[in-house]
Amino acid sequence: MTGQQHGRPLVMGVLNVTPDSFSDGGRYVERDRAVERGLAMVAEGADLVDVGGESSRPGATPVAVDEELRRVVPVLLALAGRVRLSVDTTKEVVARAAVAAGATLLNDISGRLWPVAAAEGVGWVAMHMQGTPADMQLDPHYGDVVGEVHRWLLERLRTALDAGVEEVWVDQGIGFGKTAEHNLALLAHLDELVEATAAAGGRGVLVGTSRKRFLGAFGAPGDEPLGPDERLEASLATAVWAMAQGAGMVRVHDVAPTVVAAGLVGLAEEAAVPVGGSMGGSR
Ligand code: HH2
Repeated sequence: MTGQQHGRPLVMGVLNVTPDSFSDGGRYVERDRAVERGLAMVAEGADLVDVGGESSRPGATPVAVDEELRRVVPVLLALAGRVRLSVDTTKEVVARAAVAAGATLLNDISGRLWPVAAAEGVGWVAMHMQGTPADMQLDPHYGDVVGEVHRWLLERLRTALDAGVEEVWVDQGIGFGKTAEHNLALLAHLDELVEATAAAGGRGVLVGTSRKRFLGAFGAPGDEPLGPDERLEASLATAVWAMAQGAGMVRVHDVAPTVVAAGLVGLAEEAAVPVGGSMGGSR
């Protein structure tokens, strides 16, 4: 099976139940507001809602297990059955509780939770990060960013498949221990990761550029970079680029416009298939 459903790439909506996330921090800390936002994303066409209780922005303060559970579990319970749910966590206890509350995908920025996914019989996203959120943007450095990140992801993919995880997604981790140049180099070579992931038996590549800091420079009227809420155009442009390169899923804050864009990418891909032929697709 491939990552493509409904004839288009999947759109994962971001729902941060946190006071300090870089874009939507503080907006959905209360359970009811978070659930309302989740349902709005479902109405906008989100294929998955990714619920997170700990910010991973550069320099973010780590959250205790109990607090993270208190934030995410009630929201997952309320949204269960309405949409496919993923949990954005690096903690085993939170991952297991999230699955019990209805999540079927572990979105794991630490790249370590595949044994939990295997034991729970759910999917797993392996994301690459250099360092930790506390220090990752201090001095990101690589000899060959594309080669190093892709090799690491493919190695994790094979390990997870061998451990029995059936649905494995890989993610270059845009902005996680990466400069703007690193991010752009990874996006430029995304098609290579898409192909290698499909060849290795992965479900697909997930890309998360939405509202990230490196996009603030694009479209800014002066020297001052645009703020997170002003990065829609650049977020959409990079999401379309990623989907056109074969990403099977994009993780976004702005669900409605991204769903439209995903539909168009899906149609363009369909139109590219010779009548009676097959894309032999990498997604
Ligand atoms: N980015 C963020 C969080 N989780 N997961 C994956 N797989 N890929 C990403 O690119 C990714 C992610 C950061 O964005 P956000 O959740 O909006 O912010 P914060 O970490 O401050 O809560």
